[in-house]
Amino acid sequence: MSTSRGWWWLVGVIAGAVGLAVSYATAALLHVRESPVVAVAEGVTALTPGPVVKWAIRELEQDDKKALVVGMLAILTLVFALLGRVARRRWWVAVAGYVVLAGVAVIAVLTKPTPSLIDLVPIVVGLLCWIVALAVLAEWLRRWELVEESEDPAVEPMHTRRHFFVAVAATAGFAAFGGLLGRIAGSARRRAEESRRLLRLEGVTAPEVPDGAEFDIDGLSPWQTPNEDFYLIDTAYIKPAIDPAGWELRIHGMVDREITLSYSDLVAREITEDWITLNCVSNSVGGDLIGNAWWSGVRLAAILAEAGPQQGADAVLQTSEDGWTCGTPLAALMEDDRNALLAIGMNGEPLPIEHGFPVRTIVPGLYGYVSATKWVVDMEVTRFSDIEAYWTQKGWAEQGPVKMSSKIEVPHDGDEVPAGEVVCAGVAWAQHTGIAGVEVQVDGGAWERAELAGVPNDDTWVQWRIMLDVEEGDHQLRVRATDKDGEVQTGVARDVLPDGATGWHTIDLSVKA
Ligand SMILES: Nc1nc2c(c(=O)[nH]1)N[C@H]1C(S)=C(S)[C@@H](COP(=O)(O)O)O[C@H]1N2
Ligand SMILES: [Mo]
Repeated sequence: MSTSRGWWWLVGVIAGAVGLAVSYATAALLHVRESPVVAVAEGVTALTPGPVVKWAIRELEQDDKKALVVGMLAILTLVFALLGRVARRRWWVAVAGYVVLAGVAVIAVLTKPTPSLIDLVPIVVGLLCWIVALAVLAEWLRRWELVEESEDPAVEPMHTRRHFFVAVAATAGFAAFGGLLGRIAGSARRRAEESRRLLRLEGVTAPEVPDGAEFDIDGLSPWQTPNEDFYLIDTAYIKPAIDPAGWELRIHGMVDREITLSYSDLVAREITEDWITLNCVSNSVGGDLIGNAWWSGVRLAAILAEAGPQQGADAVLQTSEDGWTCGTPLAALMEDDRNALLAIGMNGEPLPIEHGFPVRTIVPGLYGYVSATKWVVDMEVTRFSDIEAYWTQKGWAEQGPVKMSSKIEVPHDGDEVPAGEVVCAGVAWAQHTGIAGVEVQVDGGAWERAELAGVPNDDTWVQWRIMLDVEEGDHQLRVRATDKDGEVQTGVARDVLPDGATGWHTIDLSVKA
């Protein structure tokens, strides 16, 4: 290929490689679980008819995923080469091709169980790299072409050809560097995931739904929130990837004896397990930022007692590996009758990395932002008057006890149902106090008592249900709870800021004849 023409294929392939490598590196740096290619591969698997997938898995044994990724890379190489070729005359066709490819990746990512916007960053970065790399390489190749076509003997083809190859080498090197960076950045996460998979935690048992805790109603939240459906809230763009072997928790400050715990120290202690419902202060009335899990961990009361808090201390400033902080009332962590835990297990498994692996705090009855530190590494016993935690600095309340609340999940807001008997159901919670009753009201009429499912303790949500007889027309349903202290959930609507929303969850229902 002494003439410039044939090289357009190469330009396409190299530009394509740069985009893929950089998006892979970005995904790894951001600790996004799946790089775009893998997300697309998984999307392909999801869209492929079951029998075909089964056949492929049987034929390829464990290598089905790898084979799919390799096959996709082969097809992509071909597509990139073609895009390079068409870019010679119509660069915008190549750009349109990139946009389509990125669009496929976006769909693949957004159709995953818990999509998040951050997962789209690697795709956008990759798309930009495709376009820039193509523009740069095409520019040098075009100069070479111009020189070749020119009649002027004074211009030297060799010279521009060399420039083009330098550009090719530099771009290819950049792609290789991106790939390498991706591997290195991903390795901490891979190691942490590997350690997590290999952990066998004594005393961490599989959850069993307590008898009578769950109504069998379509659309009602299951009693147990599976780990992959559990809401995620944190400030970490890059989730800390901590190997348990390197984890330590330092307890210091206003204590008689400073304590440093290693992971093996911690798991060797007595493990306490229980159902605890965790929710976020930012959960609006009727919102989804709540989940119920079977937590396994070590009670903080005993550990803090060993450290010996000093007179005047009323707070513990917790810090995570990524530097997030929260202030927790010392009393809540030390109460005999409260399961404040250094949790190592969630629903019978080691904590998922996103939920704080290897160790997080869980305190029944407090919102997450003042208690549930994921990736916790430091606890300073102190005074509230001496500290300002992450969210407190941003205007949220210093103290964050959970507010009693309830929501209607069935029917769904805006549903249309036939007239007659309608099942109405949902959940209510007042962690660490307990729910005594739930009532539902239709169109501002009398409050009717709902039936409550069972609960194993006062730290969880409770399911409720009621049969309503509704006539044709538009109706409004409302729910309120009463806690075991006899307090009735307030109907005063307040926003989540600064210390949690209040008000009755209200939905519209349209009843047809
Ligand atoms: N390290 C760390 N821990 C954190 C947070 C955080 O931003 N960083 N957010 C808190 C908040 S606001 C909530 S509601 C819970 C959410 O826990 P989850 O993501 O496991 O559901 O974690 C808490 N722990
Ligand atoms: Mo939160």
